[in-house]
Amino acid sequence: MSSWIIDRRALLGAAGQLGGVALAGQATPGWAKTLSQGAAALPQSEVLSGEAITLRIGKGHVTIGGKPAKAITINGTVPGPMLQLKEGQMLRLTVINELDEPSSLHWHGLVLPFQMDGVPGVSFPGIPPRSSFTYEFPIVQHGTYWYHSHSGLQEMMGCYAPIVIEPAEALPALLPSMREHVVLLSDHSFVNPARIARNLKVEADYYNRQPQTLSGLMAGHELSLDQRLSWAKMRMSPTDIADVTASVMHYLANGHGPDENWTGLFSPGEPVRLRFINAASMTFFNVRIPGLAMQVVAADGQDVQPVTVEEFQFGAGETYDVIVTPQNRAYTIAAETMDRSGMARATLAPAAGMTAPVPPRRARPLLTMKDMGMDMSGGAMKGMSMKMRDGSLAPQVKMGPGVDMISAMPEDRMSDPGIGMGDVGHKVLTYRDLVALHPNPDLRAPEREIEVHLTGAMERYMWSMDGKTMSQAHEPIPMRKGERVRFTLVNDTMMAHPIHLHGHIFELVTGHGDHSPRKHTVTVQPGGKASFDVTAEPGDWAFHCHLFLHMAMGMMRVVQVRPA
Ligand SMILES: [Cu+2]
Repeated sequence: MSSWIIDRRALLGAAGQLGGVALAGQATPGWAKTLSQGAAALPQSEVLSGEAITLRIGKGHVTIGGKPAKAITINGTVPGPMLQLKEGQMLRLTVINELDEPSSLHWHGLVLPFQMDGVPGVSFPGIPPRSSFTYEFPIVQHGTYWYHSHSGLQEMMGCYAPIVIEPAEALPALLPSMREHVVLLSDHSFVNPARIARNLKVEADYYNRQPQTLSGLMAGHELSLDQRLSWAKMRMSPTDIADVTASVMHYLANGHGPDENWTGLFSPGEPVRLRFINAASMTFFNVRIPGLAMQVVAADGQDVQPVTVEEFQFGAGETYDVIVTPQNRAYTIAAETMDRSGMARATLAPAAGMTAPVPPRRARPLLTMKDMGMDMSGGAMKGMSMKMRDGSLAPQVKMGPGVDMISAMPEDRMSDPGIGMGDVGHKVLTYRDLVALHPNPDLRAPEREIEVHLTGAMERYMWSMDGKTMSQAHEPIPMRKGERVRFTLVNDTMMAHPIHLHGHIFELVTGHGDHSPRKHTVTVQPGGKASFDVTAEPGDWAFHCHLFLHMAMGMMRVVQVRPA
C-alpha cells in the first residue's frame, strides 16, 4: 500500500532551497540543513564534539522567508553548531566574543561548577568585547539540552544552539543506532528586541491587539458584553495569552521558517527519536504531528517512563524527547504558538520533497477565572477585583504599582495540559503524566519550604518576584550546601511563566514519590502554583523566568548556596 504524498511543486521547491542553502554558505549549520538524514548521519565536520571546542560569537543574519534579519550568530550561524558530547567526558570550551559588546554563553540544564555557568554578574564577569573566556567542566549527565547567550537580549537575536549528550551506558529502552533528529524551535523578529521591549513598556498590548469578533462571539468563543465589562473593571483582558505575538515574531524550526520547511528523513516503520528544544525567547509552543502518536521518553534531558501523547505544550527553556514510528508517508510537525497567532512548521518524510497538509491554526484560547487564581465554583466575578489585590494573602510580596494581582486561591495546576489545551480533543501531556525512569538520587524529605511569588503589572509591563525586580532585591535566596528544600512558586499573574533554576535538576512534586520527574525548568500556569524539591549545589545560581523580556524586566533572583 502506498500512501506517499508527493507534491511536485514542493519537490521542486525543496530542491531550490537546497541550492539556496549552499549559496547562502554559512547561514545554517550542518545539523540544521533543510534536509536531514538524522543527527547520527552527520559527517564529523558538521558537528562539534571531543574535549576541546571553540565557539565564536559574532554578528550575522538569519534568512526568514527569503529576507535577511539581523542576528547574533555562533560560528556564523543561527542556530549555532550542535555540541555532541558524551557523559563522563571533560569539556574545554573556548568562547571568542567578536562583538563590540559584552557577551556570554550559558549551558542550559547542565550541572557544573557555578563559575562555569556563564551568567554575567552572577557566576562570572562575562566576556568583554573582542576577548575570550575558557569554560572547563566535566559532563556528568546525558540527554537533550541547549546553550545560549545570557547577556542583554542576544538570545532573542539568535544566539542559541543544541547540546546532545550520549549516555555513558546505552539505555535499554533505546536502540543505540536509532535515527534521531533535533527539532529546535525558536522565534525571531525583524524588529530589534530592545525596540520590542520599549514598545511593550509604552503599551503592554502593543503586539496583542486581536480584536474580539462578532462571529467569534456568536460561535461562543468570545465574551459577552457583561463578561467584557467585568474583565475591564479588573483592568485585565482574557486574551493576554502572550505579550509578544506573530504580529512581530517569526517562528522557526531548526532556523527555518514554515515555507523553507525543514525536513527530517526516516525509513518507513523505523522508530525515530525527536529531540524537541524550545529555544524561543518569548514563545510557548503546542507541538503535535497529526497522524502520529508521540511517546515521550525524556523531559529536560531526564529519562522518563514512556508516555504516549498526541500533543504537548512547552515553554521557553524546556525540552522533550519523543519516539515516533512513522509509516510510509509524510507528516507535518506543527508547532503552533500558545496564543495561536503563529506556527513553526517542519516535515518528517521518507523522501525529499514530500509534504503533508499543514493543519490550520486553531481558535485563539481565552483565559478563565482559574487563570486568575480564582475558584469560580462558589461565586461569580463579583468582589473579585477587590480580593485579587488583597496583599494579606501573600505577606512577603511587596505591594505597589508593580503588582496588579495576588492569586486569591492558587491551585496546584500540575495536571493542567496548558492554556487552551483542555478541549483539543486528544491526549495532551501534563507534568503529572511524567514518571522518572530511575529512582530519584536524593530521597530525603525537604527540611523547609521557600515560597516565591511570580508577580507583575501587565499594564506597565513590569515583571518581578515577590513584588521586587532583580535590581530592587538586594538579598539573594540563601541556601546551605546539600540542603533539601521545597520551592513553591505561586503565579500571581495571568501569564504562564517557565521558571528555570540554573545548575540543578529538581524533582517536581506531583505525587510520584521516589520516581518524581526531574527537570530544570518548570512552567507555572497563570494564577496557579507549582512545587519542586531540590538539593542545593554550592555557588551563586540564576533563578528566573525564561521569557527573556520578563527576565530582563526583573523576574529573576540569585540563589546563593553557602557551605554547610
Ligand atoms: Cu515570565
